[in-house]
Amino acid sequence: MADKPEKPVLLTGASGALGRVLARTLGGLGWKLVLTDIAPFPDPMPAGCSFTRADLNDGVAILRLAEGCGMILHFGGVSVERPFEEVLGPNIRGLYHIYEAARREGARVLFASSNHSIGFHERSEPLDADCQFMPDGYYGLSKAYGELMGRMYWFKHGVENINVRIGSSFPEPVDARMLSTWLSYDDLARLCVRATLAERVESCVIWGASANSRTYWRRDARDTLGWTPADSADPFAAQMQGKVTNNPVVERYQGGAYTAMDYTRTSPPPAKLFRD
Ligand code: 15L
Repeated sequence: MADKPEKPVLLTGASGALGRVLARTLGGLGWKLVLTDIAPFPDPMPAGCSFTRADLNDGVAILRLAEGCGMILHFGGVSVERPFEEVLGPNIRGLYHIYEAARREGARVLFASSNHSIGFHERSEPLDADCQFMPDGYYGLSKAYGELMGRMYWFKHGVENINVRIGSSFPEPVDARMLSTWLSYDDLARLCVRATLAERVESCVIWGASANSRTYWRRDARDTLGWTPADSADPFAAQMQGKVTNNPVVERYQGGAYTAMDYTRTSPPPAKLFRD
């Protein structure tokens, strides 16, 4: 099986934390990467790669960048909870530009979705990837919309896409919740490799987490990609166990702190929104 894609790969959000990891790792594997971000690229340029500053709101720029690419790793856009107007352009219009470019090029898309698309599910409730969306803010809502956009482009235009609901991708877990949600950088990079090289993916959802025994998440499409996480948050358990907040909303839901941002409800919601 080939270990490099035949065509160049467009990586958006290349100057962000995860984009930089992927540029370094995939560039190091000899992949030809077309890097882009609204911010300058701060690292040495991997051999055979290029960087162009662009705004996801600029559809023409995105079409040009995607020319000749067979894969788009879409990590660009707003990556934390922000007011609706700030999320709208990069995450909704920007994603539309990505999908239109993929449709024109016949490219596949990996969409960096987030656990915040399902953040208002309770931590005690194990989820499969076909669970209901329960966005925990405008950011999570944009990720849910983005996953649905992928489904529409697959059914209507045959654009393949992998929607990775990333838990918490950081060098190490930093609190008790991340014992459940942590995704190591190496597991993320391996996931992007498999998503790019797998023969056929259709439109699928992957839980973006390492092999954490305290996970909230169960079935997804990882077998289709041939991806198995190799790392785990478990060795950090003793260090992280007590790192919790005193906010019952934060501790109740999978989305953690995001669920409590701008939270104005005065009585607790029912235990379950959807009946089994
Ligand atoms: C995300 O979607 C964010 O991009 C990241 O910064 C973390 O907050 C992560 O979720 C998380 O839930 O830990």
